[in-house]
Amino acid sequence: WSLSALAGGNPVVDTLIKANGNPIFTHKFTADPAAMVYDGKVYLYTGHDVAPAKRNGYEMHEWLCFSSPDMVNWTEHPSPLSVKDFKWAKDDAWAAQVIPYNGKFYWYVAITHATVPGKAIGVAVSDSPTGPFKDAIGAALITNNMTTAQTRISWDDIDPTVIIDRTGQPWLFWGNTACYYAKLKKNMIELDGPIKTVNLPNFTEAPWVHERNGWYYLSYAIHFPEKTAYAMSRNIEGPWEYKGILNELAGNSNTNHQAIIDFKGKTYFIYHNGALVPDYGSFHRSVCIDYLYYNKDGTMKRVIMTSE
Ligand code: FUB
Repeated sequence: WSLSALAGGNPVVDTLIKANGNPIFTHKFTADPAAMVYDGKVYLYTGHDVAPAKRNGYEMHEWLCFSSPDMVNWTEHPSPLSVKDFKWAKDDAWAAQVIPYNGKFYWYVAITHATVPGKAIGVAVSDSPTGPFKDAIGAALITNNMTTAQTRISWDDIDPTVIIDRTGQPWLFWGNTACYYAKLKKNMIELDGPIKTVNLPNFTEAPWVHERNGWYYLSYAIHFPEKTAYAMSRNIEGPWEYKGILNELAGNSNTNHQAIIDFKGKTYFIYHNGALVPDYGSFHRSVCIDYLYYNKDGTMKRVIMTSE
């Protein structure tokens, strides 16, 4: 391999890839995984690290889309969304998540705003999980000046994750340093109430909320370099009870960003590490998948990371 080849372009048609252990993709760098189960398949949406070798920072301009019927055989779909699709944005295709709702697919993204200082959250929409997606609002849903009261940094409005709770109500969670959340209107593109914060110990970023057997789970990155920890609650608005570490440092990457899904009777922990090119791990990341297991009381066992 060469670093420049790995930072390379996208297919123009659907392309088949067979995963052979972790990282699951070795033809390009993939980061910030968000997975969605839909119609018998897993759809995996990732960021795309394309920084030059010596860049000490992210370079990310688009998001990628893969699908699989079995977690081994993957189809890479032509990139369905890039920063250029958001006219109000400047650059930086940071972490994102796609969620199906009322027959449409909503893609929540973190991106640098062109005129409001700092990061912002936008939404794209499509009739298909593989796109094409288009900007659903024509402006940002969340900007840095909306969270000013708690703002300590210009990138605290990142890492959106959306869950439809068991009553059918959509919620947006996001944040860096502070974990924010807000109710979404059923149109998925407006807030339906105030922005609140969840108090979680050592919260850094990368919230992911999922539900199982009457429990809500809020997993997130702690400290820096990052491990993944989690909290549980019976209600989507808390109180959240901290339950400890879920995944250790993911190896040669300062960040550790997870998605958790159930698919065909198994639970998967999807994350990234810097294993593909050891010298440049933090800004050249790769998605990995390992099994996740629950204890009888609903708590999650610590993930055992593998290269298989
Ligand atoms: O990929 C850019 C940023 O790095 C993400 O938004 C964070 O979660 C971290 O993974």
